[in-house]
Amino acid sequence: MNSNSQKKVAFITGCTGQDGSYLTELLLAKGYVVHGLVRRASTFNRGRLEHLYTNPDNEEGLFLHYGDLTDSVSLTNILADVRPDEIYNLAAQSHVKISFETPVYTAQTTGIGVLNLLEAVRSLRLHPRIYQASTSELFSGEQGEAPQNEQTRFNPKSPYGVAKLYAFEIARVYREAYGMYISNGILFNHESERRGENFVTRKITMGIGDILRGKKKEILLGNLDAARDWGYAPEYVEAMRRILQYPEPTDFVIATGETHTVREFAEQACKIAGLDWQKVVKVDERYKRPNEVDYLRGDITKARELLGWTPKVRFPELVKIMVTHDASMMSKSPTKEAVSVPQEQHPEQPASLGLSQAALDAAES
Ligand code: NDP
Ligand code: GDR
Repeated sequence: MNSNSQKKVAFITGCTGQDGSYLTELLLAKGYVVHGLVRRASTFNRGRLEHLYTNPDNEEGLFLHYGDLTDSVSLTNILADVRPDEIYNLAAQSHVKISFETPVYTAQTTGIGVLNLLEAVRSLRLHPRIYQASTSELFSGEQGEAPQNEQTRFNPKSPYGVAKLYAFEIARVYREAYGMYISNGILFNHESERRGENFVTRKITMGIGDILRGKKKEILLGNLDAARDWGYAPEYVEAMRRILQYPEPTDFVIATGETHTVREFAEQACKIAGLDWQKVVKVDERYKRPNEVDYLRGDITKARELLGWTPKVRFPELVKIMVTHDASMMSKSPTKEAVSVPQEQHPEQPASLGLSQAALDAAES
């Protein structure tokens, strides 16, 4: 008997992203066999997984498959082979501002992609437990409605939020209509040294790293007043796993319960690096959004009571982890940029292409 036959099998979409890479690590450490969905790209997109993929210990535990959430045939074929016990659907066009620029693509991936996945499972008559990566972007962000919990009304403000609302609701409908085990994790912002480079926390900490190395002088940001409930990503993927171990499928808010503004994040990060935030942070209208979720603060009573989950890493430590990582020239963390991008060739600054700084700034979100 193959030793793998007794192990739980997980299928993770979005395994190359921030959360997917931490979840892959966590599940491998828990003894799962992990199958990940990877998109074909013209550039290397597995940097966050490279340390796992090249580790001989994972030879029989980690398998990557080419596919795409918008390609239902690829999903059906992979699922027919893998027959997972658990599916974590993390894949999405996950950038809120970019969803205003690519609303149709965002709807197709972040919304209809979920339907493609659920239909593939249903048509194959599989019975995995399914985790859907839902979000605090479902909420309006009006101060009077905080803290937000599972009962708070939804009122998304972006094409991304609307696509995630469709995903949330179609998951709920399939749960009720077909008795499928599907849970939505309504996760508030969570960050790390593997956070995508154009989300605000990482933009700030990488900007600080570049300033310390003399590569630039300023960090250009949009709305400094937005308030977010920021947690640490490795702890949030543990919450995802616990959600799928809960006997009944249901929805959970996962957050820290603490809120800070973008301004406070920048101020704290600069302080750690010995910089005066008012000298290095400049507001640039181009990074403001047509519509904004102003204030998010999660209420995790349900997750604490039913899952025993609470966050340990708080705001000051989170900022410190990220600044320390990005200020270090010799980063050893398996982030995409640390593994695959030479120091002098930052992906947002491809000087060899001869683009003007203005053009590069405009492409940054
Ligand atoms: P990332 O943007 O880091 O990762 C997104 C992943 O989805 C990547 O692996 C990406 O692949 C993949 N992907 C994108 N489009 C497709 C597609 N069409 N088919 C297959 N794969 C695709 O996101 P995070 O890790 O930060 O977030 C994970 C999930 O959780 C997302 O759904 C996000 O919307 C949601 N979420 C995140 C929160 C956060 O604060 N991080 C909070 C709440 C929800 P590639 O590497 O090739 O681009
Ligand atoms: P968010 O994260 O939109 O909350 O979505 P992001 O880090 O992009 O923005 C947070 C807040 O910072 C403000 N902001 C800027 N944001 C970016 N990206 N760049 C800037 O220059 C900038 N200046 C100010 C934004 O306006 C916003 O208010 C993240 C994603 O991970 C989603 O996938 C996820 O669902 C939610 O978190 C919860």
